[in-house]
Amino acid sequence: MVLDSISSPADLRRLGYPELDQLAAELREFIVEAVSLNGGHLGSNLGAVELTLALHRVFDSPRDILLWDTGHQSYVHKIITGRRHAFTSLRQAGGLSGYPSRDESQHDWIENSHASTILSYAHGIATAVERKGEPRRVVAVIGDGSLTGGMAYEGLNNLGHSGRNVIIVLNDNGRSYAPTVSKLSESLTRIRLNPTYMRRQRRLEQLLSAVPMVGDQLEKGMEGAKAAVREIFEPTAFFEPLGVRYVGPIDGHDIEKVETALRQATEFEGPIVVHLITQKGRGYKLAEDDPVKCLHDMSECKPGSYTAAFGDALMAAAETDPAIVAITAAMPDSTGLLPFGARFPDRFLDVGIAEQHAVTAAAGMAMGGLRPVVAVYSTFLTRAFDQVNLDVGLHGQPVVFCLDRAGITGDDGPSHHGILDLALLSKVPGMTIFAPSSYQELEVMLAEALSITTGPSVLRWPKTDARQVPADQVGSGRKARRVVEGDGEVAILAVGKMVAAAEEAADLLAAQGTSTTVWDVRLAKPLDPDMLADAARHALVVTAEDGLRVGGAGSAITDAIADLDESRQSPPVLTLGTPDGFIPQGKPARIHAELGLDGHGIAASIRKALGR
Ligand SMILES: Cc1ncc(C[n+]2csc(CCOP(=O)(O)OP(=O)(O)O)c2C)c(N)n1
Repeated sequence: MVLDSISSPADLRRLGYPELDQLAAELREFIVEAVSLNGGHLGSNLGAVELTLALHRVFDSPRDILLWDTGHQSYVHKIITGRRHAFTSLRQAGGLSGYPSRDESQHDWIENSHASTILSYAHGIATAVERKGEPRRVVAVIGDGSLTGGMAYEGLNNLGHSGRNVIIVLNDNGRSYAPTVSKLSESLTRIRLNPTYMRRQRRLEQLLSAVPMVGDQLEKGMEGAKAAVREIFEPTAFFEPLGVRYVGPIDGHDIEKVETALRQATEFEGPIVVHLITQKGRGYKLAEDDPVKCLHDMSECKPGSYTAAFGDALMAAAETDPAIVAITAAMPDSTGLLPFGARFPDRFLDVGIAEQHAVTAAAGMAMGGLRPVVAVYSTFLTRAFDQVNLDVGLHGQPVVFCLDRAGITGDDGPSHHGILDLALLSKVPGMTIFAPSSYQELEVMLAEALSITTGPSVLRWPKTDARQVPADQVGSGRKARRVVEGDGEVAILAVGKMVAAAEEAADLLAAQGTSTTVWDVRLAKPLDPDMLADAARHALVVTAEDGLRVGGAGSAITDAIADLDESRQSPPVLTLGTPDGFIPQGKPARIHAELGLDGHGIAASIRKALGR
């Protein structure tokens, strides 16, 4: 195995091209095996094998700085920078991160996973490198999908404006999760599919390189000529007006060609895009063939999950209300919207990796009389908080936000946990926040949210199977639901997924003689006054949520109970939630147990508070 001889990037530079091709094949097998064991981003990594090898041969990491947008495609980078043997622990508690990680290696610079940031990091790092006069190159790899995020444009604009020396490797496979949503991507595709353009470009380059350059004037003239000819032949007169040069397109699976292009790019001053055409899922038949399932983090929508409950409920609602439109930011599959898109293609919008745009566009649609439903992961809505607060909230627009993967999500680590939504969104004036605790609850809550005519609403649910409950265990309207009635000793007010844990805690406490009332809060905002009044009759109130403890639903409940009746002593409130800190990767059940947010943990906290 060639792979056995690789323990650092320097080992790559000893190999000839036939050995590199062999290595690429071995790396693909290795990745398929690792991902089938622990999950992960299969297709993106299979598509980035050759470009990663080329990068590590041309540049000398960590002196040269290699940056990966989103970071989900960095497995080969990890393998050849000495982490191959840790792949059995990929995405596991205490194991290798699924993204670059500064703790793991000096070859990693960014703890990423949220898309479209890398050109801004590159601008910042290149500014520092140039200011300090360090002899290091800054190279940023970004996918065509991630280039649809507005921040990527901000990065490009600033790179062009400042003229920083950054090599931007555009890893263009025409796909985000689903096909990339962008006119730019369409024109890139036109180049990719146009052999005449490729031939003409090569001829032009040969011609121009044969002309001797004399003096500044001629050089400027040549630049002008080149630019003019590019304008004619290149459908992508996009980068250059921003001050960013463009070379390509180049077959991103031809290591030699990629290396040549990268070496040439180092000769230029200023930012330059090297456009590589790659194939997602390359070399793995299943991933090449199945455009959705195998390409990403096995992000399918499982039957019986909350995601499926949402997809079903939205379809049903849309059948009777033609104003409903569904919006996704590049994740139609994993937010459960594929069936909706197939049934109502005209009422389904994929805006690209553009959460901020999704939110403000939804405000616009609501202003125009539509009923927009924005389906997004909790962690990704966070970056559009300002748009939620001002563009939707301040304007009182009835946009429904449906947040999947709320709470502790697990394998993707600190940046993917959806633990900020309750704390942040509850601060938006006029916001209504639902947290379903079962499949059936999600259905009634979506209908309720869609009946709101002023102000935004949120439904947030975890990445798990949804509990199935009979009709008499489903709440209604904007009221909380008492699940278990105790005798006044302890009341647990639980949010969403924590209802099941609270019920378990109540059973454990009952077995030891402590009577516990359990409420399904259902709405984290506004809080049900009847629930608050009932809770206040107990000697101890406990709140439980799978989100940030400080500033979350528990904080709001504590304040509301204190405000109930100032003349009366209100009971102590114990708030349980996630701590102030970045929570590492691991299985959600294990993390919940470690944080005391499972049935046993909640019971233990209550026993402690009661001094038992
Ligand atoms: C802000 C944000 N929204 C959504 C995602 C989910 N996501 C992860 S990878 C990806 C697709 C990225 O496409 P591209 O940049 O083209 O890379 P590829 O996987 O095709 O190599 C998406 C949508 C994310 N990581 N960050």
